[in-house]
Amino acid sequence: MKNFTTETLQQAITDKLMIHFGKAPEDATEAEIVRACARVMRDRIAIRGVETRTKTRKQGDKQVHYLSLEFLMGRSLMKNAYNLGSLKMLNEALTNMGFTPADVFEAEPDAALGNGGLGRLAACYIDSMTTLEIPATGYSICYDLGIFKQKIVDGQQVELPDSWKDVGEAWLLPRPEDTKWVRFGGTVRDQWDNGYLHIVHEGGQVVRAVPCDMEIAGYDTDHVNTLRLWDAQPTKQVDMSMYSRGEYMKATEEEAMAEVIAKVLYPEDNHYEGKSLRLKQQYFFVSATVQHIVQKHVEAGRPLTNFHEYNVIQINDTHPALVVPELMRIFIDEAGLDWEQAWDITTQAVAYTNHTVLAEALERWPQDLFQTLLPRIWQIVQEISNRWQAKVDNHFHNHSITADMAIVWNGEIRMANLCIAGGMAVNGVSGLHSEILRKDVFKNACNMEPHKFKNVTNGIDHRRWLSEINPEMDSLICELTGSNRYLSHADDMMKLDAFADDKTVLAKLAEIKHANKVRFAKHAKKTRGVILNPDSIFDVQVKRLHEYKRQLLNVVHIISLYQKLQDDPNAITVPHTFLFGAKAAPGYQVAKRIIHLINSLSDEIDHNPACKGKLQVVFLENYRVSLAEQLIPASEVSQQISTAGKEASGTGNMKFMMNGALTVGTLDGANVEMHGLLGDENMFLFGLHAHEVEQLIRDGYDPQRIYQENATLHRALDALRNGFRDGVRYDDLYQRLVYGNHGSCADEYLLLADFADYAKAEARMSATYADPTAWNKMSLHNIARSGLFSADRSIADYAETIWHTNYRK
Ligand code: B1N
Repeated sequence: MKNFTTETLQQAITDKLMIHFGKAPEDATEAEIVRACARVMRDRIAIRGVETRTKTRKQGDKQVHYLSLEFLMGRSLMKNAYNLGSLKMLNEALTNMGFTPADVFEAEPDAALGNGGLGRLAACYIDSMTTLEIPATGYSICYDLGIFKQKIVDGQQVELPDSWKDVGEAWLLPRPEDTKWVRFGGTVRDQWDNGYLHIVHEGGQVVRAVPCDMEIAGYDTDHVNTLRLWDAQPTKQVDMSMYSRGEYMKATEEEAMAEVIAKVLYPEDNHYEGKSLRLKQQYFFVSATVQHIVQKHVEAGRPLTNFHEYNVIQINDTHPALVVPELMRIFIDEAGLDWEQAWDITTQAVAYTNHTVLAEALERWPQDLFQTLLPRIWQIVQEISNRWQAKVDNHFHNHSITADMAIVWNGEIRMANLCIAGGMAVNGVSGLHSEILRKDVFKNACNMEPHKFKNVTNGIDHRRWLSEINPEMDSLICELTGSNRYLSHADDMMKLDAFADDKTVLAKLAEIKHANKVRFAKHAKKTRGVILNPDSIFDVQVKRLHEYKRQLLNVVHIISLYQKLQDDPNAITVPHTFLFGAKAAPGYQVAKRIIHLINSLSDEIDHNPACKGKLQVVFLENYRVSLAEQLIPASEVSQQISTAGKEASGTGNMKFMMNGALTVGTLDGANVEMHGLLGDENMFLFGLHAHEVEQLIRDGYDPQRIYQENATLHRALDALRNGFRDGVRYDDLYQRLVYGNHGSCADEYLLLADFADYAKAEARMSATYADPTAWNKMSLHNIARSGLFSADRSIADYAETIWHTNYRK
């Protein structure tokens, strides 16, 4: 199909505006223009979608089904225009129509159907699967409300609902013809029919799952994939008969209950809450998805026995783990296969990615809740559990291993063990993380079935996270590598290494960074009224607020710098701006206190004349994908300082590296692989290694001793305890670090143990910054070697080692 020209695009947008909103361009609001543009792009992508599906069907290609409770898509307008090769035309068309393109792009709300890294990873992967021309579909829930909007009021987080659909709906294509029905509760009984035993599951509540599709265009390809978002609606037939019987209240209740399933994304990141509604969400989207996949396979005229040769189901953490029993249910109850056949197919079709080793994030559903809500699935899970236990017993003859690997145990269903038993592959998301899974978290399972355990290091969509958001850098890379080939072959960026001693290139790099800083400072002033100094170091920590990510370590260090500056006004020679952005789960009180603390410290420093032009702390409200896109190109220092062994991979670390920021970090997650590429000389490494963390905890960790022995740390913690000029005290956080409180042990994440080394790394970083040539050279090496972290490479790894599908090379 021909690309848009500026004229045809402008005409198409004008037509849409008139047909949908009855408006001429000069009367349209920015939101209306966004919706019209989205519809134009959507139509164009939809046509290609039809062509892609016809081709896939004809060729009989294996399909990938990527299931995730989260897809953190962000904005789509610029992305789609970019991928369709129409970004230039769109800019011109909008300008011709009297709009400022940047303002139009800014008016699109983020589709924020995710919490953080796990959800954003799914979004990057669907882009790469499409660009690599893999026939793939993403599946999730069409939440009415995405992750909450964060407001800071009196220094504290307040959550507001995020109704993204008013505008965002323009991207969605409702597909009522593909509706599925999902049953909750009710009773299960056996029934004999003509000598055959049938399972009858009846009663309870049936919810309608209606797909809303978001079509995904890839880069430099006509291939289109689909992100299928299931919306929950009440079952109409039941409602009508209830109304006619006069059961108004009951009917209305059921209606409300059905709709609540797709109402809101759970805002916990790296944390499991055993809520009944969450389990409903999981089964709702899993059941609808599995019914759909199996139906398509059967409609293609294929027997179920080769299901796994044509389909692979990748599950994003254990949240969609119910695919295992749901496949079994459909194969056995609906298609009449026997247990062995059904198990054989299921265990060859499903693959599980683990994203965390934090105990509080591992899903374990209470048996009574599970049994009431999903009676048939519960029977199947019990059978899976019994057979698995027999297999484990037979292999190890060891009671404690049986207990460790059990699926149903002590009244709970352990979802990770279910995924290991029911799948063909289990992968971690970075080298270190996968090693921890093999050697520690899943060591028994790995002993029994070592072939299942793999690693696929995470990656990011480098077209969005570099080319699109940092256009000057994109031009420089194209110029230096001789073409734009790097857009589809990210390892081409390696060629930049050759320019490490080229003064002009280094100067250009610095110039681009500075321009991005100035642009971000303008944006921050316009949207938030904060004044930033573009001639200071932009030292950034943006990610979800979690104790293991150690924002508090960064804060304690800043307090110590502040104190140093009070002792000696010349202590800071390079002006330093510390930027934070983070949402805290609404029920995570400690995380909320840390946000408050950052704001108190920011206010304190703002009011101290000695800090003027030298030290500033800024908390950026409502950190989200679209803010990251503005901030990352302007960042110089990337804080990746989690306790070693806790951050499975991290993906923010990759985005910063790709945009030339230098990392201050621990040897954790994908930082380890970054270090392998960069060496000690191109990043600022500090802190205990994962095995030393383990060792220290085993030997008995004593933060009080460190507090007593390190005078700088002692003084900073005392200041934190007493608070700052706003009068808020942080004794609770102080206690948590030094003595332990609320039943937690003291300093669970070893901030005090790593403090001294962290301060040294920060000092090395500041000293290096004072030498622009050295700094720019490091920055260049970071960009050059970041190609490994393209999601295209991750997806190629999945295709080769787990999915066994073809992809565009
Ligand atoms: O997944 C990312 C990793 O880069 C991060 O290191 C990891 O922390 C993140 C329960 C999670 N792991 N687990 C979650 C999210 C929501 C939820 O309800 C757990 N998120 C991660 C991508 O691999």
